Amino acid sequence: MHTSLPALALVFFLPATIGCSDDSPSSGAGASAGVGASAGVGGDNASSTNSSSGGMTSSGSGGSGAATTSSGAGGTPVIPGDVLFFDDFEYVADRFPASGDAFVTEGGWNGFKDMRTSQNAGGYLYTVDAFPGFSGAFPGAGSSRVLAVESRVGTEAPQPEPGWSQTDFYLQYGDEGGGAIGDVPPNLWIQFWMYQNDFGEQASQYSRSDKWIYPTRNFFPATEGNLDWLFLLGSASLEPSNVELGSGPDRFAKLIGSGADFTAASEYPTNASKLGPNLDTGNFLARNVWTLVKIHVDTSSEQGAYEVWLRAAGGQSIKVSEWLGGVTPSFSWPIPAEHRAGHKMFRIPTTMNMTNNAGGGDSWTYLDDFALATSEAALPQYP
Ligand SMILES: [Ca+2]
Repeated sequence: MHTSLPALALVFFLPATIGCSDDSPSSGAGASAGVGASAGVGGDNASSTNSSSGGMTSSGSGGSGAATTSSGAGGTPVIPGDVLFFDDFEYVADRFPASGDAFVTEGGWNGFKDMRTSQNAGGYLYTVDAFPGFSGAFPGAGSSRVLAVESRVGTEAPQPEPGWSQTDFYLQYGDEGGGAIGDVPPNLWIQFWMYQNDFGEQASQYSRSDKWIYPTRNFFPATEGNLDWLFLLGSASLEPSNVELGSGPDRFAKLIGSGADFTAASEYPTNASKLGPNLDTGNFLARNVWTLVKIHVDTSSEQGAYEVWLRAAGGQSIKVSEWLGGVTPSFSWPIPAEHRAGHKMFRIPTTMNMTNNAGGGDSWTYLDDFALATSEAALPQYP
C-alpha cells in the first residue's frame, strides 16, 4: 500500500523546528518537552551503567530461561562490559505514587516526568512484571520486569489547540545543568526491545508521527542548530515509500536528519530530511510482538549516517533503513564541523500526538533492555 502524504500534514512540518513533530498542527515547539520539572536530582550519573543489572558480562543469572524461551534459541544474552548505558528495568516503579524515583536511583536515568510530577504530562512511566495480552517470557536478559510507556494523549493530555493533543512525558538521559556535549556521543548505537500492545483495553492507537528519542545540545525544546536528528515512530513511513499504515498499533521507525538531503524525495525539498525505511517497508514494528530495535546514528564526520535493524523475537535481524550520506543514491547529509560532537542529553518519548490529520490516541508500549553504545560490538547480544 503506497499512498502519498496528505498535503496538510506536510504544511505542518517546519524545518526551522525539527524538534516539532511533522504532524503537529502548529509551529509550536511551545507545547513540547522542556517546561516540566525534571525530577532527577542526585542519583547515578546517567552515563554509568545500571547498577541493578546484576553483572555486566552476562545475564546468565536468569535461570528461568526467559531470554532463551522468547528468542527461540539456546544460550543466554551477552551484555558487553563496555556498553555505555544499560537499563533492564529490573526494579519497581509503580504507576501510582512514590516509586518513580527508581528510574533515577536504580535505572541510572537523570530524571523523568510523568503524571506523578506534572499534571500536563499526559502519560505514565512505570515498570511491570506482566501486562494484558502477553503471557510469555520477556525478551531481555534475565528479565522479570519491563518498562511501560502509557500514553494518555487520547484522554488525559493537554490540548495546545482544538483538535490537537500532545503528551509531555519522558525519561531523560544526560544532565541539563552539569552535562556536556558528547555525553550523548555523535556516533551512537541505540538498542531496545519493544512491544506495542493491542489487546482489550490496551488497544493502542499511534499517530502518524510521534517523537521517540529527542536529543539536544543545550535545553528543551531544542530548535534547529541544537539537534542533529530526531528519531520518530509512527504509522507513516516517510521517504522514500510514504506508506501509511493508518492510525493503530503498528509503526515504522524513521529519522528527521537536520540538513539531510534526499534529492529524490517525493516532495523536494519539503521531504528531503524525512528518512524512513528505504530497504524494507514490509517489516515494521508490528503489534503484539517483542521486536529488537537497533539504531545507528552517526553525525561525527563530514557525512551523517542512519541505519535501523528490526528483529522480531524468535526471528532474524532485518535491516530496514540505510541512509549513508554520500553513499546512498541521491542522498547526502553534510554535518557542519561544529555539530560533530553529539548532544548533551535526550528524552524518550516526550511528545506523542493526536490530531485530526495524524490520528493517534492512548497507547501502551513496553520496553526491555534499553542500551546505548559507541560501537555495535558493545551492544547487548541475544541468542
Ligand atoms: Ca527487564
